[in-house]
Amino acid sequence: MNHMTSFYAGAVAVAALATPAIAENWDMPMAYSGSNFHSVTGAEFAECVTTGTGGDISITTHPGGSLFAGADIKRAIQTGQVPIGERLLSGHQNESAIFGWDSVPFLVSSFDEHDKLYEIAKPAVEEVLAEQNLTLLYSVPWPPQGLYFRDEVTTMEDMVGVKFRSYNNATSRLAELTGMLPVTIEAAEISQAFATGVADSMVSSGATGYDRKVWESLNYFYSVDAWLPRNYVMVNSDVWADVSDANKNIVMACAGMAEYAGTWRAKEYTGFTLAGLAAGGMTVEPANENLMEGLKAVGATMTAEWLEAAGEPGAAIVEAFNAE
Ligand code: PCA
Repeated sequence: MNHMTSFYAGAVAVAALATPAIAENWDMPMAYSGSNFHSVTGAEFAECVTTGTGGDISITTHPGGSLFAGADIKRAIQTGQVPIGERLLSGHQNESAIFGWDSVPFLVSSFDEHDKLYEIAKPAVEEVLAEQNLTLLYSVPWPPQGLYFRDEVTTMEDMVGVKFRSYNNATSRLAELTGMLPVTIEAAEISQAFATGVADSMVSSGATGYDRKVWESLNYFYSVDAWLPRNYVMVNSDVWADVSDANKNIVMACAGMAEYAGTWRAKEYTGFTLAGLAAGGMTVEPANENLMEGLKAVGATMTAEWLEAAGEPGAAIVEAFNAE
C-alpha cells in the first residue's frame, strides 16, 4: 500500500467513526390541543432534543389526539407503534391502581403538596412503567381540579342525574357516588359534547375549560381543588436502550427543562385561565361549605377504595406523604 492509499484508507476509517448513527424521526402523539401548556412544553422539548442531538433524534409532536387518541397513546408507545408520547397516566388506573395516586381526592390541594407526593410516588410509578416496557422522561401536573356545570349547583342533590364528562376511573367514580351519569370523553372532544348536550358537567382544570372555550356551553366553575393529575412523557424502553449514552444525556437534560418549564406554566396558567373563564361569562367561585362537606365525604370513600385497590405500595405512598 503506498502512502496515498494508506492515507485514504485511514481517512475513510475516521469518517466512518465520525459518521453519526442514522438519524431517527420520532413521532410524539399528545392528546391535548396545540395551545395547551402541556403541548407547548412538549413542542419545546422536541425542539431541544432535535437541536441538542444534532438531528440524530428528531422529534415531531402531534397534539390534539391527531395521531392517536389519548386513551390509545400508551399502548402505541408500549407496542412500538410510536417511540414516544404523552399520556395522562391516571387514565390507566384499571391496569394498575398505582397510576391513580394523583387522583385521590383531597389528599393534596396545592402544587407544593402535590410535588411532595409526586416525589414519593414516582419510584412506584416508574416500576410499573418499566414492567410495561416504558421509560419515563418527564411529567408535568395539571392545575387543581374543579367542577364545571351548565346549571347552578349549590347542594349535593343538585348533582343527581346530571350528565357528567369523565376522563379516568376516579372521575367516573366521583360521578357515580354523587348520583351523576358519567360518560368518558377525550378533552379534544368536549366542546362538541357540551354544545350538543351529551354532557352538562365535568371535573377538570381551568386550563382545559379555557382551552376548549367551555363558556360557550357551561356557566359555572366551582373551585374545589380536588386533586392535580399529571401527564407523563414516556419512551418505549427498547427504543431507549438503543439511544447512545451521549444522546440519552441530552434527552434527559431537555426532559428536566421541560418538566420545570411545564410545572411553572401550570402554576401561571391556573389564575390566568380561571380569569379567562370568568371573562367568557362563567360564574367562577369556590364551592360553598355544604358542597365541600358532601364532596369530602365522597372523597373519603374514594380514598378508601383506592387504598384497597393499590394495596401495600399505595398505603406506603400515603403514609410517607402524611409523615412529611
Ligand atoms: N385536563 C384534562 C385532564 C385533567 C385536566 O385538567 C382533561 O380534562 O382531560
